[in-house]
Amino acid sequence: MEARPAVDDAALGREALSVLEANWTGSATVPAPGLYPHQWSWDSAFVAIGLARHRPDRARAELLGLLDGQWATGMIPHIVFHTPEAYFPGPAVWRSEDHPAAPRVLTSGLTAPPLHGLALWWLYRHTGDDAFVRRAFPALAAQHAYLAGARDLGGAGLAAIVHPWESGMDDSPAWDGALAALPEIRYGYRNVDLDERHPDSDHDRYVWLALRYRNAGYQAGYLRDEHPFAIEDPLFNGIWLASCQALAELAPIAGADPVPHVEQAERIRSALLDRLWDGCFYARDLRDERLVRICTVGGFGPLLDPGLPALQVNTAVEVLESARFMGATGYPVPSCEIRAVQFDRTRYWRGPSWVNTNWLLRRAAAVHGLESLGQQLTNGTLRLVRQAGFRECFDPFDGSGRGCRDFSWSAALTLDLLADTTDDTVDTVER
Ligand code: 2M8
Repeated sequence: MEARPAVDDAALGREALSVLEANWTGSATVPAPGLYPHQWSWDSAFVAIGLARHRPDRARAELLGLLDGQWATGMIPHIVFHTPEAYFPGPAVWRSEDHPAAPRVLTSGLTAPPLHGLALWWLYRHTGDDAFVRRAFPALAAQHAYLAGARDLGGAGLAAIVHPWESGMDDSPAWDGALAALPEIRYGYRNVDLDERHPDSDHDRYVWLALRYRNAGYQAGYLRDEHPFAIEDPLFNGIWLASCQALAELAPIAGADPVPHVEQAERIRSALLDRLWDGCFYARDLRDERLVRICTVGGFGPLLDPGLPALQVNTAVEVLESARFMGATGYPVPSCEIRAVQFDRTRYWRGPSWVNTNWLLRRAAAVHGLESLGQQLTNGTLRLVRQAGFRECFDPFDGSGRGCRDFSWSAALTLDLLADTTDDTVDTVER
């Protein structure tokens, strides 16, 4: 099924719900039928956010399905394999069942942007469901403890990603340099769908990196001392900071102390400013201690923080609105700045616009009271899905759809945009 241009908001909302219905497996919502037949971590957080006002029961089930895959270390994996559907790299690559900390359900061994605290807060904000907060809170606090304990590879308070897949922005040009420094790998693996998205050489390196980590027993010590890919990413950490603030607000409901979550958010903020800011937020490659000087949509992640100083807010918003990003394209927000040589309007995470990053930036606009920016992001995103359907991503210049059809987070976040509340600017996560 593919959504057709919807004539009115009610029809668009019905189509979004029917995509999410079709993509629900009974234990989770798959990102898209066919290409992504399992549960992906941050996709599920976006689905829960989108369903919070329409199907809170399903939003809760979505988060619980994901938490079934949480490891005893606190790590929430980027994929949970609830069914035996074919996918590469599947359980045979990750071999989670060999790890003593892994759950019974099969999972990947990597993590993903920790959006779940913000998703829980969103659900609470729209349902007032204290019992669910009490149920989910300890798992999310454990996730944050894992990031602080096992992933602060730079020792300054930020979590490092150890694989491009952990960023959610898999093929972003920000990872090109770190990937190019890896040995040339040739597995000869080919998959027609994947070949359209990544060159073989990149995909082989992704698999090689995953196998190295798996063969080291998914050990934190190996990541710190030996793993060749370790990057502090502003989007991952901006999302983590927002989830820390969310947990700080939810802590009293869960009978927990908010202070550690407030302090964690403050540590992340000061490390973001000290280590990743230089006129915009860049990723930092920990293997050569250099900033990766390409500005991507991920660089706006720290705007999710209501406590970000005015200098960084104003400068980042200026860049976002300029001809480097949404000022020059017809549709918000290209995933890479368009003046960069690596920008490619057709290639997955190297130029196209995505509904999820638009939604995050709209949220950022709301926390800073930037109404007109928020409105532009909402209108531009709704124009994309009205015209092209719930596609995975979109050409930022002409709005044509790219990647899969019936993509869950595009449908779910459309529901949220349609249900847009006018009180967003006042109803923010407190610092
Ligand atoms: C994409 O990532 C997967 C690997 O995890 C892939 O490239 O096959 C990314 O867009 C990621 O952000 C997303 O979570 C996933 C499922 O939608 O697809």
